[in-house]
Amino acid sequence: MPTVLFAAPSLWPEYQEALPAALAEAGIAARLVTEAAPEEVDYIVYAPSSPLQDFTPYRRTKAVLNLWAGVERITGNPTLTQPLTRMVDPGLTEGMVEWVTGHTLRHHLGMDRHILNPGHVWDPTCPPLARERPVTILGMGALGSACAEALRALNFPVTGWSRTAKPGCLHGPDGLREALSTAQTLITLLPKTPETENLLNARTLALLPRGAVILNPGRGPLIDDGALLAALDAGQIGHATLDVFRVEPLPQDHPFWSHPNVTVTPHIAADTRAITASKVIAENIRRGEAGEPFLHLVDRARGY
Ligand code: NDP
Ligand code: OXD
Repeated sequence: MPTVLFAAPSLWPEYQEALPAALAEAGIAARLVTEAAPEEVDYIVYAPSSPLQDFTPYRRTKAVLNLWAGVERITGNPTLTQPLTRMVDPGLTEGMVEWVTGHTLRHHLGMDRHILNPGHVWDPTCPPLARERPVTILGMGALGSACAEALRALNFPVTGWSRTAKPGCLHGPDGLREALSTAQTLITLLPKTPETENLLNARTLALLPRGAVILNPGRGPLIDDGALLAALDAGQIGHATLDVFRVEPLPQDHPFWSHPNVTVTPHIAADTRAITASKVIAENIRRGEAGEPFLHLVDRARGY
């Protein structure tokens, strides 16, 4: 019977019923514990906040199963030599689709004009239709492609950009230029890697149509903060809705808090949901026990 160490104590209350239920549903008899001697542990369920940071003694561990989609806080850990999986959770994806479509529609429909209308201005200007408002998504993985599908269902023309070539998606530096050139709304759903850091900088922000709106639920370091503030002040960027930051919580004196054209949301775009995520963890343990390949393996050289 495999020993599964749940190494994210602050999350245990959410998982203490959901994970045993998912393991039972997957037909896995496992010893699920919150503490164990390293030499007994077959699988580690992990979150970046876990106190466990030295994986060296976990020599029999078959996989570290991350509860987060993003892995930048773990890929650089030199003690982690075991296979690492990241979270692709239908519940998390659903949340991201809701955040992205909600904030896209806020800006598309100009909702603020009517919600915040202290002067009671009667401005009957109708917004264009979604079909006239091109959206670009940088990062067409699990989350970006689900958001693209939802936005296309609302008739937004969606251009996607990813690292590798795939059908219907742009890639590479020329692809980026093309993807940015039409983006009235730009959504960044890239992982943080050495290649994606500061991808949005003074040069690339200038490639966007004037007044473009940026939604960043990916990671803070994808955007050069200073370049974004300058582009907002110059009117090149009309609004930025940011969920993720270089430092979290966003420091009180950061200019994003007070900028009139910035909306800060506190890293709440999407959360891993215990019920659905437990099924993903259980399936990977089932695979590990059956000698089958793990789902959502992280390529550490690539960084995601
Ligand atoms: P995936 O790994 O499924 O997708 C990542 C996408 O980014 C892929 O399309 C990949 O390209 C592309 N990509 C990676 N590197 C590059 C690059 N150098 N150039 C161009 N494209 C690149 O990740 P998810 O969709 O599951 O998650 C994306 C990110 O969302 C996470 O890493 C995390 O940072 C963030 N996130 C934020 C949350 C929040 O609450 N704010 C919640 C969950 C996740 P390719 O397809 O070619 O591999
Ligand atoms: C994640 C996140 O990576 O919540 O899962 O940001």
